[in-house]
Amino acid sequence: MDCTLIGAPLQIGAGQLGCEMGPSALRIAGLRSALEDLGHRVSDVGNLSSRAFDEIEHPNSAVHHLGETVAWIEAISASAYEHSQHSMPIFLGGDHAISAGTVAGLAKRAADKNRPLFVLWLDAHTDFHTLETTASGNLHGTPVAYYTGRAGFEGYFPPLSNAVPSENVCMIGIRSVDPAELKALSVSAVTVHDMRAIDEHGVAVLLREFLEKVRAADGLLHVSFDVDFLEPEIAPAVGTTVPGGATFREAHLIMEMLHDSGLVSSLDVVELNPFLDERGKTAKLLVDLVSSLMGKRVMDRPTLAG
Ligand code: HAR
Ligand code: MN
Ligand code: MN
Ligand code: MN
Repeated sequence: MDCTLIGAPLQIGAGQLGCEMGPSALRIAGLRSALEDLGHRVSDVGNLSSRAFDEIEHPNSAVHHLGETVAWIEAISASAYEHSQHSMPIFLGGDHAISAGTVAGLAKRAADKNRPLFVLWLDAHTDFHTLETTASGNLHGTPVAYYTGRAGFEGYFPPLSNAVPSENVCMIGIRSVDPAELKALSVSAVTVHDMRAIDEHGVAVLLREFLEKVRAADGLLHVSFDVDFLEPEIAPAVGTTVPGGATFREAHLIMEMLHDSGLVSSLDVVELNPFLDERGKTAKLLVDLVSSLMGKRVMDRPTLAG
């Protein structure tokens, strides 16, 4: 497979600084060679940058860094559109606001290819705020509302050429939802599997159902992986840890099933904050998880016996 690594070092969408180092940490942890060892052709186009921007005020005074975020979304969306034509783009975040751009650009590409776009959102959070409902003003809490075309972004975020139908979005790992998000989700067609659903059914059942839907529609599948999807003990390098996350094996199983499905056409790895990591442990785990998604199997791992 031809993969393109694209760094998107955005950090002001989060409440804590540090995600701008995410792309570097993923590179240092060996992402490129891990993919090459699996037989993929990898090109790394380096980090994106944004155009010059003016700050923008919003009636919701909690909203911060709006102008800067909008400038980044434009750049990221254009890059997603470009690099999804002939390759599998892998976006190295950056906070989760980058996904407002990645998904917008991928949705435009999917429309060109006459294929529906589906999104698997692996996250502790639903990121379903609009500019009006966010109380923190942290724009990494808004991308899903934006790319599904909810009202509340007009005149601020770039106009969407193609929204992702909310019934094409499946979230797994959810365990922190604000009241305004809950209210909006209750009248939306987004599939939300919280941690209790994982406890009761297991990730395999939940994911298989979604993959069958993607396959039946001949869809393209974008996977957006937020580090806080994982249990904080195994992945401490994120500013918004929430206890009770996915385990090492649950996360790998999802990646392995995604690989076997052959459906994944693009990936985000977001919210890695290397400033909060423990000797690169989270970055290394993410490289291993991406490797599973790209075809590495447990049985191929070196054993103690060699
Ligand atoms: N819902 C909260 C807010 O809007 C927390 C959002 C946190 N988002 C991320 N990405 N870390 O999922 O502030
Ligand atoms: Mn302001
Ligand atoms: Mn998120
Ligand atoms: Mn999150």
